[in-house]
Amino acid sequence: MRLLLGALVALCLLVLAVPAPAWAHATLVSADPAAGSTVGARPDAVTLRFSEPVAPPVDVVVTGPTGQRVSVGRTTVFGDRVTERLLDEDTGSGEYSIAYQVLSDDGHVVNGSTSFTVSGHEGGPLTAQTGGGARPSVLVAGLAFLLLLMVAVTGAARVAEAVHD
Ligand SMILES: [Cu+2]
Repeated sequence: MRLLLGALVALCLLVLAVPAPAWAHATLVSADPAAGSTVGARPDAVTLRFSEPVAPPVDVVVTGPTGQRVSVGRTTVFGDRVTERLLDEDTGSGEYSIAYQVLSDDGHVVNGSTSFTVSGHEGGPLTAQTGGGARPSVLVAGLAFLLLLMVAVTGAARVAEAVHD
């Protein structure tokens, strides 16, 4: 058993060690809004998170549904996070694309793109989901309280009855 465990650990270490050079430069880990997601309203900024810290020159261009540029060119780099401010005005609903180019720690330029959709309905699918998730728990808590109250009242009534008898 111990030998098998040792072999497994060795195998895991080997698997982890082999692709290590491929991780040497930054890759996009997540985006806000998330890739392929639908949001109710367009945010004021988009954030990209990379697998390692990135450095300028950083270029992030956000394009709106009609192909118009909605990023204002004010990019903030903070470690592995890159934030790009968007125009204040309403730029409509539809698909938005985020094209990026960053400089990795290892000197490699990494570029790519991700996209998200703005539904235009404030409190769209995302908000509706969280709202719907919160309500049943409140309901359950209410029901539990009611049940406890009923048990207490019944119990008190029984005690009162017993005393009466
Ligand atoms: Cu690299």
